[in-house]
Amino acid sequence: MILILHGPNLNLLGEREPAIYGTTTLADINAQLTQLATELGVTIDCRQSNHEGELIDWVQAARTTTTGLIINPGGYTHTSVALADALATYPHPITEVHLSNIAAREEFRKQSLVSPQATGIISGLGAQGYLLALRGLHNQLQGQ
Ligand code: CA2
Repeated sequence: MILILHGPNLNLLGEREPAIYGTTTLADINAQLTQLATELGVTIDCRQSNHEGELIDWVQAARTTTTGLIINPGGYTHTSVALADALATYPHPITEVHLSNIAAREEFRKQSLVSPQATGIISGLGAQGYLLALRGLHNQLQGQ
């Protein structure tokens, strides 16, 4: 089981700021991920939360129920020591995904507190970044 976590405000995808985040909705992304997971023969669980504590609870619970984690922490990428601490306790590969290229945006987005805990990072490839992340994580888990 691979857990896919979408952080705060990502429920608004496709509705606002299409120039930055694209026109694909979160439901579209999850549907594409589910289709790819079927092709790859893996099970996924896609969740979104606007709440830091809820994301942390899910990461903690996933330590024993999943084998890999894909996370777009949204704005918590840049602010949440608590989420980074929870990810540091996760014993399996983590892929950090961003729709936009956070290195090419405002100064405050250039630092990710999550990246040091991630096995890999995909940033700036839009919605397809999630599909690449799932393929990459699956390959990584198979190679273990
Ligand atoms: O590029 C990304 O995926 C981000 O993680 C998205 C976060 C942002 O805070 C990070 O710096 C980079 C924001 C997600 C907000 O998504 C929206 C979607 C539609 C309309 C408004 C916000």
